[in-house]
Amino acid sequence: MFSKILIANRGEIALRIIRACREMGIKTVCVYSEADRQGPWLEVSDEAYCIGPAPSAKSYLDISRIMATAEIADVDAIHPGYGFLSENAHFAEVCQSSGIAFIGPSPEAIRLLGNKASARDLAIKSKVPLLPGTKDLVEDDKEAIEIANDIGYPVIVKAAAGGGGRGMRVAHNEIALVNGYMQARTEAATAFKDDGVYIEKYLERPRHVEIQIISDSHGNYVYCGERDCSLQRRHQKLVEEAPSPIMTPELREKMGETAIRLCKAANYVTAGTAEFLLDKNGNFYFMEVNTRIQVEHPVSELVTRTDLIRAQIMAAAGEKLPFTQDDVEVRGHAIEVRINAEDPDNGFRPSPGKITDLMIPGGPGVRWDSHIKVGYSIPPNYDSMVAKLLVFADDRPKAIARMRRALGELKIEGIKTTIPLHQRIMNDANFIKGDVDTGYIENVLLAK
Ligand code: MV4
Repeated sequence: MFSKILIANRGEIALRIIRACREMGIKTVCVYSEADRQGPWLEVSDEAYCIGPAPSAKSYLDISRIMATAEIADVDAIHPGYGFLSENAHFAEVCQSSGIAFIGPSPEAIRLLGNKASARDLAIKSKVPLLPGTKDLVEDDKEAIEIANDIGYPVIVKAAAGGGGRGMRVAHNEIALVNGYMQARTEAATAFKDDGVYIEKYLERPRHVEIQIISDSHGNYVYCGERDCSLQRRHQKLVEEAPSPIMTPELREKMGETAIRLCKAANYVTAGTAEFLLDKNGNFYFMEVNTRIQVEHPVSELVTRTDLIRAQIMAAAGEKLPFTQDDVEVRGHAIEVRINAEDPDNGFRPSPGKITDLMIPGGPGVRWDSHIKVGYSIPPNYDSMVAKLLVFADDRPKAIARMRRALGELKIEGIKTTIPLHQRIMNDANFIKGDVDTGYIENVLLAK
């Protein structure tokens, strides 16, 4: 097992990784930017080194500064967390050639699954269900029109190098398609330096259901149930839960086995997530694989009683997973709300600043994953998520009641947060019925 791990991240996920390491008897090294000098997670790390100024490009994304620190601190492995360098194949390669384990997939697996077109290709070969669409990249608008006529409108144009909703255009007719095709290409060229796009049938108002998988280098693959992440705003998830309100044991097994088939075909070793769209008739369609540990992983940890960060570290160290598929049973219900330093009354404008008072909820079935404390100033330079509040209970109604109770206890003063929006969601009749889709927040809740 590793004796020391460098954490190439910040905030709550840095703290989450420190917690796993400490329980495993592994020393931690944090790297931080000048904006994060007061970061509370640094106080619980064994070592911490400032590696550069506030902009991520000069600190959390600066591979040479991170590797220099890894050498000086003499670490065995690097955990990238989520965001930043977590899905950077080049970084995984640099780690490999420096003899430092990257706690994540191989560079090859990141490249293969990170490109949506090659992931789609692999899905076809692995008999993973997809929405009708192109097998290859679409070269011009004439070809785009032919494909759309073939599969029928509406269609969606997606950037091959994109993901998480970036570089997509929906078209309900030929004129919109020609425009959307060019826009998607231009946007992709700017954002990803890769203007490759492909076309799919557009599914209206689906649910977003993702399967958590984890594997080791001994060929063991386990799926840890699903998460329903349908409640989003502009591709930013707000609430995640497990199980999905519309899941059945049969469908879970089918989706889980599908996710594993795809990950096996990519020789994927570590934690990962296969994203699917699910329609009202229980049909599911593969979207993409997220080749990292995700923000919402604790939802799966709660319903499967696993520790995914520990499992990830064990797999990276060449050990066997601490559980098998037979050990992993989905029980109870978990809900996570993302608390962002944003003002929901002002277009979700970021609201950084000093925390002047804080009451953290607790009691039965409550989990608080956050790095904030009184006196700490949220810097304006990074993602606005300041906390994840999770609840766990026997069933969904009890979990919702528990979340309402926990949100009632929670007090964060000094900054604006998404807490009032979460209180609204937990009292929303459609959410309570489990009757929401990916358009619900923007089309219904915020339009009310
Ligand atoms: C789609 C879709 C409908 N049809 N693809 C957005 C993120 C990316 N992972 C895939 N996305 C979508 N792809 C087809 N063929 C609708 C979305 C989508 C969406 C998906 C999940 C969660 C929220 C969403 C919000 C808008 C659109």
